[in-house]
Amino acid sequence: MERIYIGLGSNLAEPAAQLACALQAMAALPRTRLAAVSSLYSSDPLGPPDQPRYANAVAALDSELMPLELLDALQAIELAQGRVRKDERWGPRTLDLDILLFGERMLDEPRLQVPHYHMHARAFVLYPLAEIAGGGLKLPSGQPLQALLDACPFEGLEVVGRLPGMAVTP
Ligand code: PH2
Ligand code: MG
Ligand code: MG
Repeated sequence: MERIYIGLGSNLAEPAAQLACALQAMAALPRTRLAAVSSLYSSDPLGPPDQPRYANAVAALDSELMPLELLDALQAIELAQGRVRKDERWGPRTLDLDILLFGERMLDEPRLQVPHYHMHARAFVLYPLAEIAGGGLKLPSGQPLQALLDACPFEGLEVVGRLPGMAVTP
């Protein structure tokens, strides 16, 4: 059983409902428990500016799935919720589920890099992650989450509420 943190994002087709639906789907994965969910955030889009604001959140899973099994399952959820892969980098999407941290693992495989390659400087990942993991969490590099937060202003980010029906207990 490993503790995994997932970043959720959406900026199309009722973003908050997309995240709520994805949480239900993750909670239903085999050999997996949805352990915690952050507040719901609204954030300025990173990337092309001519796209809607994002809904973002972070969830903690306790799972016995192997990393690529979990990746397959998350991509299936993205597809089920209408994700269309386009060439545009960082363009709008109905649902994005990113594996941020997977236990203590450092993975560098063609399909999966963990820790997630851009999490270190993204407020919409770091603040919700800290909410459920605490600033004392250490990345596999040994770097404390708090150090990343100190270097990343809470900018363009807004707490807009909670996702429905979800426990917050870490
Ligand atoms: N995801 C992206 C690109 N830009 N911007 C925000 N605010 N939130 C996201 O989740 C996000 C983004 C690609 O994954
Ligand atoms: Mg992403
Ligand atoms: Mg992604």
